[in-house]
Amino acid sequence: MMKMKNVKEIEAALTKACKKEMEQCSYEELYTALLHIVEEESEKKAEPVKGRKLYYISAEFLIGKLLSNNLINLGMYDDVKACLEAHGKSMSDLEEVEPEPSLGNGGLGRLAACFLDSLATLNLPGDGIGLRYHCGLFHQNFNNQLQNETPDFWLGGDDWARKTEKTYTVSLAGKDYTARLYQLAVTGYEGRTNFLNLFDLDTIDPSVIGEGISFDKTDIEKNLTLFLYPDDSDDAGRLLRIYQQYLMVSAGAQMILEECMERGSNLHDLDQYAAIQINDTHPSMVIPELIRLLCEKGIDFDEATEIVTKVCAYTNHTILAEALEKWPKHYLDTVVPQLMPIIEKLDAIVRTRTEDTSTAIIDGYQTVHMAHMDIHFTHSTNGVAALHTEILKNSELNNFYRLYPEKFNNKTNGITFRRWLLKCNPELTDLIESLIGPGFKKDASELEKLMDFVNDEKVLAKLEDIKYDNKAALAGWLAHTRNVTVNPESMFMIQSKRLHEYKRQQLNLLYLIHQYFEIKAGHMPEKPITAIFGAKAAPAYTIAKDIIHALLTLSRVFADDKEVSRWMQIVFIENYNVTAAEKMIPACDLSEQISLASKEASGTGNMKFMLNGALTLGAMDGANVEIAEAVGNNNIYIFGQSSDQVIRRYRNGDYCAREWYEIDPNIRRAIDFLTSEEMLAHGKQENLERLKNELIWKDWFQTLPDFNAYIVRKNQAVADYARNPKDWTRRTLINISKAGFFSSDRTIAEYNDDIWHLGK
Ligand code: 26Q
Repeated sequence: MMKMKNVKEIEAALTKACKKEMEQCSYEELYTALLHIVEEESEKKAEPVKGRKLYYISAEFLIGKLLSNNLINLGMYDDVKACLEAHGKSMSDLEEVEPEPSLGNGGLGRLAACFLDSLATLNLPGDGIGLRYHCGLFHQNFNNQLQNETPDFWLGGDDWARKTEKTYTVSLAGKDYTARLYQLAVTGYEGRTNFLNLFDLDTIDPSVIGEGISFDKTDIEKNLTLFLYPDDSDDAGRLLRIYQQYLMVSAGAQMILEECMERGSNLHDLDQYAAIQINDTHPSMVIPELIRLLCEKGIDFDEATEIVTKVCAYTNHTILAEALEKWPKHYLDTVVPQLMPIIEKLDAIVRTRTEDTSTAIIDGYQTVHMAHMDIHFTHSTNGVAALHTEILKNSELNNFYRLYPEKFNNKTNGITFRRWLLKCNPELTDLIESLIGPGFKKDASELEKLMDFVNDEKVLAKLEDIKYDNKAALAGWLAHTRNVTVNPESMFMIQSKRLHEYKRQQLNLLYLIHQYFEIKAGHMPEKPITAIFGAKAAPAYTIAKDIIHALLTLSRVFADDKEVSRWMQIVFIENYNVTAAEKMIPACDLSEQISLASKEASGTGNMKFMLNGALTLGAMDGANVEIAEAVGNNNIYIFGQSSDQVIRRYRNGDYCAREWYEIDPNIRRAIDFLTSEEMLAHGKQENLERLKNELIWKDWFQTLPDFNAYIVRKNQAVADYARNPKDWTRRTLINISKAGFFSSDRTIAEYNDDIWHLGK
């Protein structure tokens, strides 16, 4: 088949596939037909590989819906849309039919998906390796202002992952299992097609699922790839996590060696054929597994270790100690006894390299530190934003940095502009294209040309209209899917990301309570405010769920109060996911990036909001630092302690929340309100009291020291927005022009230049 260019050809293909006129087709039928047409077109762009090929191994790929994106990348979107419209069908109704594959928790998984898009767009050979979870991240629903979780079955109809005949045997706890390969085509924007390789067992059985998302954790054969693990603190499923990880890396490693040998590698020269990027520590067992496989094929241990070190590189995504994976050795003894002799040998090698036992792989408590193995036995360790990398080098991983300064490097994260601009904000895309031409779609640095228009009244007026349209569209979508009414004339401030104390949704909560008191005292905000949240909490993360409860309860208090509801509304959007993000981000005025400085490795939502014309309210944390540098201090709202101050406070251990609570009447008033009569009329005492006590007695992420600075800065933003909308819009245009650096095309080009050196 030729590349389908025009409406007529598409119409003919659809009619043929559905065996009836388009008017008679259901959206489900049209969706399935288009899926197959797109797959066929993508397949044509798969190319043989020369030189090094990348394997990006990750437990998560938060790919989101694919139809529209694939159509955009294939250059077919406009024609398909026109064809549908000619027959009384709409693209957005069609999009609703597609289930979202939520095969990730948050930033790390979404980053992996953006990277695959950029690799294919830059025509670089790079595949993903992961797991085909039958249920993605749980579905969140609210009941009595509390989060409930239900399974997210995304498979069932037609989906994008093709079953293949390729299988690999994987030994788990001494028993053999058959991992089957599924492949999903990833087509770049005017670029090549790569693949996302997902492994699964044929024997998975959803009948082991019980109440909510609970399931029988004992029967590996039936449950191994049933669920994506929500990032949680629950101990019960930890063993199963190791099973999942090993299935992924063992099948992945076998596939890599097979492919490279087919392409002519004698395995001694594996580094000429393969580069492996380890996405956080979840795939770290690929290191001993590859060594094991190479030894099996007759290569001696020392050489195998050297080869693997040359092939593999590691990315660190977090400095939160509790998220750094370490496993009791007896877990690994049980699940992967074949790896333990190798891990022990690696540990012995480390002990010859340094006397510093803090970098050991197996510590004195018989705990295995995955990140330590990664740093010793890969050639590159990178952080994901400049500040994050500096913190890794100077504090968190300083012992390693002193051993291997040459291994450490920074790769500031990025986002794919195809999904986060072209797809989610077509109006803005068109405006930009009319001003500077289409070059920015593949070379994001061209956005800088928009600086020529920052004083152009006509352009600013158009930009303002687009923002309004996107807010109205979000309002329409909320009414349609969530039965919520919002006012697009108000200022939209959005905080959407995983619910975590370090991200400080509770700081936003305290601000809203403070504003409530202000209104009660007759001090109205200069503009009506809509505070929008989207966030899932890990099912076992009690305080995170209490924060959701408090926000939902406060939302009821506001709604019930005639005086307050004229000025402030809180909307907590149920089941935040990629699809919701695509609606929310283009509609945002103020982007809330308020993590405690030093704790957010990078953030990528911050980049998406900026690109779509929101101003950032943020702490000097993660990539916010680089955003501030790019746009200048007048075009961003920075507040709060610096990362140095925070790190010092932790080091001295001298932070006492209780003192702040006692000294500052505004803080006390806001916190006390959590268990007020008004709140208890809608909320549960147990949850609200627990949160209140947490804030007074612990507040591990230092909300209270930043409370006043946050209020002042945020109210400054509201005043600027209300008093000088033209200037606000001018500053959003500066943000858009300076967003080019945050394209994942730039990030991937840097990985390629410094770490991968892929063939073309
Ligand atoms: C670990 C052990 C046991 C169970 C679960 C986990 C686990 C699962 C997921 C630990 C961490 C994650 C996800 C981390 C993550 O998403 N990190 C984010 O990565 C983004 C991309 O680099 C950054 O932008 C964010 O700052 C970072 O928080």
